[in-house]
Amino acid sequence: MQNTLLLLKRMRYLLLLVCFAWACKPVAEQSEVNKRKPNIIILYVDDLGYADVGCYGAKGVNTPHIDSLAKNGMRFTDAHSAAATCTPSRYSLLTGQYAFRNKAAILPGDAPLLINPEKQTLPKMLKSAGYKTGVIGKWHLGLGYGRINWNKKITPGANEVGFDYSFLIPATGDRVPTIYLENGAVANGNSKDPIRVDYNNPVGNEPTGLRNPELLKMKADRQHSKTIVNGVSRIGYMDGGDSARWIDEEFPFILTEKATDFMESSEEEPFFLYYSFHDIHVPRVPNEQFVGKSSMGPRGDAIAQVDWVVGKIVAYLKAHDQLENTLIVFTSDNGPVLDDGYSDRAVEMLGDHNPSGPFRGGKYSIFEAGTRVPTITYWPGMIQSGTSDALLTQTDLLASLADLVREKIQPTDSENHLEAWLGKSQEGRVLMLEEGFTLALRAKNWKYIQPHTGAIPDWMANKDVESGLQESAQLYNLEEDINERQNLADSLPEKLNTLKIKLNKIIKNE
Ligand code: NG6
Ligand code: CA
Repeated sequence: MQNTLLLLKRMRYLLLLVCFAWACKPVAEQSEVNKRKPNIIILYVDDLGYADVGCYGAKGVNTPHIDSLAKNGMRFTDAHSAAATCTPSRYSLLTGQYAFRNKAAILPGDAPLLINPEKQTLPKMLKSAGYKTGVIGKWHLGLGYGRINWNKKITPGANEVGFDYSFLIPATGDRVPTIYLENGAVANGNSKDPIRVDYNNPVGNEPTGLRNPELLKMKADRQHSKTIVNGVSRIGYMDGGDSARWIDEEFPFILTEKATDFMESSEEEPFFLYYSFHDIHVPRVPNEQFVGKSSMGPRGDAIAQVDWVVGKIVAYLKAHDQLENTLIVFTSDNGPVLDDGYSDRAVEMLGDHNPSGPFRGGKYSIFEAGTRVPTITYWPGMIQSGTSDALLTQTDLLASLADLVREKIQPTDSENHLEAWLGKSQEGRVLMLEEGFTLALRAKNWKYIQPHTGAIPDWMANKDVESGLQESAQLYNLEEDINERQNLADSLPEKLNTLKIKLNKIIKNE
């Protein structure tokens, strides 16, 4: 008895010692032990306009899952994609560098990889902070060295710029080849049925939209009227790869399954998931489960489909007890477009829905709606619910997330605005670049648009006045003129000049 008591006393002493040692540990180290770094998910929708979801004023479609992120997280009113089209936006998101520095423009489906594998990237930064990194969905940043042989492993690609796992729509849904690439290799390929792709000349003998319109689910313009796959004519010609061809209507299920597999495989370490939707880009062929879910036809139904995916990802996190430990950034790669080449009745069925909200322009445009996109950050317990007017650009996610995970980065165009992204501060950028077919500079509520002298591509939707491209400079005061109608360039030459000088400094990297 005596002995047992002594032993118990000693054990208590030992326990006290351990507790004391623990209390003396540096705070940083303790939290390291207590908490693993948060998972980070970027839900990147394609061509989703500022007001295309309920919490930003959508009419004709319900988006309960996205609205719930906004209700319980931070909803931004002045957050921007880096550019008004996909490739440059994604380039800046992943590299933290302005796309014009690398002359990034919409890429054909067989273009070489646009990001130099030596370059610092968002996934590489997170990898070195201990993250498992994955990209699932649309890529559109080029692959290999050009003149791609689709029948061999294609490298360099997403994996070489920092993703441990990639499952890709190589370019866009409207471009051949209509196959998935998993870690650089065609998924479900067959060496006896090799894939050939050509953007200029027909390959093989497949039907095309021009020759066989009777085979189409929906008509398309000339540019989108090449090889027909799954009843949809595409940009470019393709032949072979029958077993590997995607079915557009399956995108939400296949991509979400790959995303959950990826999250499941990362249970040991924090993960970074770049979930890059095909929706709501053309061709819009939502699954029958979503047909009629909106009053706006395929474009609205595609928004309902996006919302379903968001619900699935959140439900997965909840079921795996990861919701409180995950930062979700929900946003879009550029503003909205209605008719982008296919007759899917997006214009006719719009009703009183206004995809651009109070802003002017849309996809391809240098006016606000080109880049001002719905943006929500959500992290239960860490992000308060609310609305923020901070001026933000996706170019800054590299530096801001580096701060979050305490990684050092090399200086680039990316600025650290972590506090604003987490809704702890309303201060965002002082100066912010917008890229379209020309450049614009935001300085608080002022906006300068650089004159544009080149030609406007004849295929471009939202062209004419909505592109915002003019041969002379434009200056707007968004505080009084949110719709960019009153060009003050002539009446305020000094203001114009100050902003012009500031933009030129950014261009010259001074
Ligand atoms: C354009 C396509 C358009 C879309 C866009 C890229 C035509 C007429 N238009 O060239 O349909 O694919 O490229 O969109 O071909 S983005 O969102 O990936 O930037
Ligand atoms: Ca896009």
